[in-house]
Amino acid sequence: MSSRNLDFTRRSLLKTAALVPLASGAVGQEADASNSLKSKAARRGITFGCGVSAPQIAKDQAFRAAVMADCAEIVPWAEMKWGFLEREEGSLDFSSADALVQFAHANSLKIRGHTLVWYNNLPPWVPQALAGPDGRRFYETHIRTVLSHFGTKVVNWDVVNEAIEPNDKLPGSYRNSPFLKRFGPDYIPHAFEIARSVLPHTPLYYNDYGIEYNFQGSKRDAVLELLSSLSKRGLVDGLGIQSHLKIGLWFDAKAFRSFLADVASLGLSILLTEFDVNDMRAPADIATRDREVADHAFRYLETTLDEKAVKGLVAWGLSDRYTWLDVPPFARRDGLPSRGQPLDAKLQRKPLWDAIARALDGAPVRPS
Ligand code: 9MR
Repeated sequence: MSSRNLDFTRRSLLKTAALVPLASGAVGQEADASNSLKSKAARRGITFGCGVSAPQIAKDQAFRAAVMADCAEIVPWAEMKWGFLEREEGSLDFSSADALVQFAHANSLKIRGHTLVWYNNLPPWVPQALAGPDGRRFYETHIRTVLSHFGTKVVNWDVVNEAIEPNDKLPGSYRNSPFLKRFGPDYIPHAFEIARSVLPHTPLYYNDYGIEYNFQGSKRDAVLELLSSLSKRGLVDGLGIQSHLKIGLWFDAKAFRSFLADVASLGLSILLTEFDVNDMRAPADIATRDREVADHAFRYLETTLDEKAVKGLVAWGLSDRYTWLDVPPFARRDGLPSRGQPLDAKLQRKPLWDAIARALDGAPVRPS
């Protein structure tokens, strides 16, 4: 994004933050505020939210209203990542992230932090800088600076994202990232140590994908082992399970339920952090596709929300108007737009919205 666009985004967002009323209804939806995903979730002690990007919030009033009608929380898709904050070494630009924080606060929404340490979306200068003599200083400074900047305005953080990748065939199933190459596996606990020291009361999460289906069992085992070693040292508060579901994959509810119980038994919270459903393998027909998406999602949510340690559900985009699922290679081969978010591109509720609502209504109440 050019700096001109960033400026525009920031200005519009600041204006927006001031103007958006507290209780605005989603366009075209009934005004009954209790019939929203956020209220249904809240009645069970769960926080419902969605991933957004700054320009969507700044420029699209109807979308903004839909976010406020259904969500109690937002998560920046990219604006808090290293690659967004510091494209050039030493020139930090927090303006878009700050604008989202301000929008959230002005409208009584929580905002999660995503993410401090990720092998992807790194500024181009970082891999080389990490490998050099000052690598450790760059690493530590990044984590400290970002956390200190947002302080307690952000409710919790994905400290490390996607650090396990069994396909890389390394001991411990660690992903072969620039961090691992430079520091070895210790970069993970070290990031959590720094985060704890900067923000001792902010819950800290390890976040990953690819553990939702049975064929991903070896990744589940490696994630559990990592969590267990971090939690023994008091460094981690929870697991973020991204929950990018996919039609055509077989979801084994019993096996996943027992994985969730294993995580909970470590005393950790669980958040479903990037929920959506890839429908590239579903038929083109919209009614059939929507039903398959809703059924797949319901089975997953019914199982996960049964575990009381699951305290949050974030849709990675609230509507099909804005979704990463239309970006190749994740997009449908027939070129049709995906239908993997709760609202359609016109911000109308879909069977997936109903499935999420039904799963939330059926979830046990969490102890407060
Ligand atoms: O949806 C996000 C997209 O807008 C960003 O361009 C991209 C790179 O920063 O990240 C996407 O979100 C990813 C998330 O941060 C981690 N899990 C996978 C998500 C989809 O790629």
